[in-house]
Amino acid sequence: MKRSLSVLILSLLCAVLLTGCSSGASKEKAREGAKVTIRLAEAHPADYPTTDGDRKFAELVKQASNGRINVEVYPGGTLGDENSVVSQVQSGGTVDMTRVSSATLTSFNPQMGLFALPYLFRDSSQEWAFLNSDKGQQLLKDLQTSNMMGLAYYESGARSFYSSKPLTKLADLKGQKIRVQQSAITLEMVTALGANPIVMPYGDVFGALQTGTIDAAENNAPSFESANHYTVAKNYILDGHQRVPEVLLMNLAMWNKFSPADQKIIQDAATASVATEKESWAKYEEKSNAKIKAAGVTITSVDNVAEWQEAVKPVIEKNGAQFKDLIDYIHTLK
Ligand code: BDP
Repeated sequence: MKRSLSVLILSLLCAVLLTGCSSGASKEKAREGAKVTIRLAEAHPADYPTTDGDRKFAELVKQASNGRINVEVYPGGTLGDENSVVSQVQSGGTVDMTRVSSATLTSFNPQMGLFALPYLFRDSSQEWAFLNSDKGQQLLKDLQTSNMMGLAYYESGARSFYSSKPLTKLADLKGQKIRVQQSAITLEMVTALGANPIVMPYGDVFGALQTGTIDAAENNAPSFESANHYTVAKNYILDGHQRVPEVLLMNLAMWNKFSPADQKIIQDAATASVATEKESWAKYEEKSNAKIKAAGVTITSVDNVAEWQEAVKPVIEKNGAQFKDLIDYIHTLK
């Protein structure tokens, strides 16, 4: 009796241990094989170049993971404005990923303020030489200190001012109320140009231009056009003061839960989606420019950009010190 009892206890113990072990193993397996849904927030409309990039990313992740990792793209700002979605991505809320302007990231990670420095890049090729360099990629990696995994940069062209008031020269900016992104450097830049900066979410700009709460704003042609700002602000001056790249981001805790193999799938998909976004950008920018022109917007090109650069010099002197190495490096790039 005693013996059979101990045999029973022993076999029970074995069974518990075994199930314990095997359930541990199958849990591990399940995690590898489990379906994961990633919610990705996008502020722009469904046909915008960044959304094309997001969707390409989702498609490539799905393919490479045999449908196991499903990225759901929510365009049109339906999950909230950029500030609130970045907060959620950072804190591990209901948004796991987003594509945002690096300007929005400045309040979460001051290093991203580099891109707000006016006239930092000569053109797109110098910008991309930097973004693709180790130093540019390091800035993405450094977002990890803010609990976010930076996966890729997307193209966002150059930003220029547009107004409902006449705007064909620098002096016209004097006293104009200009909406800006939440970025201390941009606020200083607009002040240095003689205007009054007002921070407000992108989604509120159209209404604010209509009601006259603001006179002006600044953006690239695709945003100026797709958000219909061009129907209210009929003066666009192409000073190209900033080239602010877009960033594709994931919550760091979520990233860390993926196996190295899945991390590779996600990173490779993000990297490969850049080409799609850039291609779509080139076409969309052309289409936007044509639409703006056809709508009768007064478009002024800037021949004397040196005058604008001179006006913002104090802003660069004050804020450039923290980015000195990066700025020196950028100047070495073609
Ligand atoms: C656009 C960016 C978008 C920003 C917007 C803005 O693509 O992410 O929200 O500018 O000005 O160019 O806030």
